[in-house]
Amino acid sequence: MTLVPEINGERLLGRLDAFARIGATPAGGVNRQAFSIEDRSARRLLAQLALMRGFTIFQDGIANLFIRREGSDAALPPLMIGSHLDSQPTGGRFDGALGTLCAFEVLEALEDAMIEARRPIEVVAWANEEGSRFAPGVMGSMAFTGTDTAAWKSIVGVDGASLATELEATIAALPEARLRPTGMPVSGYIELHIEQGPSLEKELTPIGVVTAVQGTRWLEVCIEGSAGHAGTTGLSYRRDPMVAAIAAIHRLQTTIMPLDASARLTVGRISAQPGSINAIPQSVTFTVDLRHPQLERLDAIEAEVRAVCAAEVDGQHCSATIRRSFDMPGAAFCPDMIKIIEDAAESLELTYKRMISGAFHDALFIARVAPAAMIFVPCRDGLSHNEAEYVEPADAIIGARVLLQATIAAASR
Ligand code: HGY
Ligand code: MN
Ligand code: MN
Ligand code: MN
Repeated sequence: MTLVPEINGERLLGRLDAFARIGATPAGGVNRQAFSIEDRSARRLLAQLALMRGFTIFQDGIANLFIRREGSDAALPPLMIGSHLDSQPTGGRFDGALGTLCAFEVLEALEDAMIEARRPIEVVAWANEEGSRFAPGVMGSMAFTGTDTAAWKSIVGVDGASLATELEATIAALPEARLRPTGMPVSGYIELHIEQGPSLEKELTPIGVVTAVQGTRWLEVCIEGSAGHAGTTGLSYRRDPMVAAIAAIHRLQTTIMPLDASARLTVGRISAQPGSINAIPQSVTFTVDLRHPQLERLDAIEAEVRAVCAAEVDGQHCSATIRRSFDMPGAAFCPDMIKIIEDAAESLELTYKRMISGAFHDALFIARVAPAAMIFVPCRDGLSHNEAEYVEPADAIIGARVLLQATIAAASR
């Protein structure tokens, strides 16, 4: 008699609570930045849960964590499901963790029902998806799909930490996870994630079937002026990079998004050197996060950012350097995998809608080497990268049930 695998909702919600306690912030979010002590604790907990269930665990040189459940044909490339465990500095408890823990719950449900899939199934927690501590983001899936990581060795995080040192400590913190080369044949990839936008909740639709992800580009703008005394330096003697930065940011924020509803431009971080209250800054550095569904528009907006910065920098007799620290072209997902997710939703008599993701995801890089697609679930007010991020327990469980059905279908192919 074959048991029907079922998501254990109580177990899933309990796991979400347990992981939310790792790096918990007073306001109810999480601070579990990539390769931090908190990130290592979350990886350790997932690894221990996996070993307790008899799964095998691996990690690679960029600290992607893999949890493997064998299938009837061990020689076949695995189906991979998962997401990420690292978070924003003031992140939510569901961004990344929900997808990773729903994937682990799928493995447990198959194990409980003693269902042997044809293919091995691997749950993946991709390393450094967020990129907020160490840019660029999606480092784990980029390395897994062939990006040359040599230049990353010299990366210093926003907190001054060395990526190489933090990465080494993260790998060493999980000796039970056998080290294996980065990258391997994968038969397919499915990632469940919160929408991080308002449409599913607003339209009372429990499932989003993600067909594509828009492009993302990160710039780091450093404006050099001339440090000076706040009290004695008259206007005509000033070369103030802060004035140039503020003027450039204001011009960009009052033209780019108001004139193109599909564009997203965010200045998330700005810092001044020396950062003294009574010294005109020597330099000001700020970040620009650009998003757009069309590549040519992304190129045009980047050109606009460079032109506006040049003009405002000139006006203040300063100079500027602009470095691209991340470039993630958008892409469409695999129609076959999209269909598998739609069939899974239909088998559970769930309404769903096709949609494009405004946020980037590891699935975008994995889609370069395997048929990939994503499942979205609603989140309250579409809020994310915010400690108030929230998912209704019922929505989390529904998402996991769709992931289970889609995994069973994809792993039998
Ligand atoms: O920034 C992003 O799109 C992702 O949520 N890290
Ligand atoms: Mn995420
Ligand atoms: Mn995120
Ligand atoms: Mn993601």
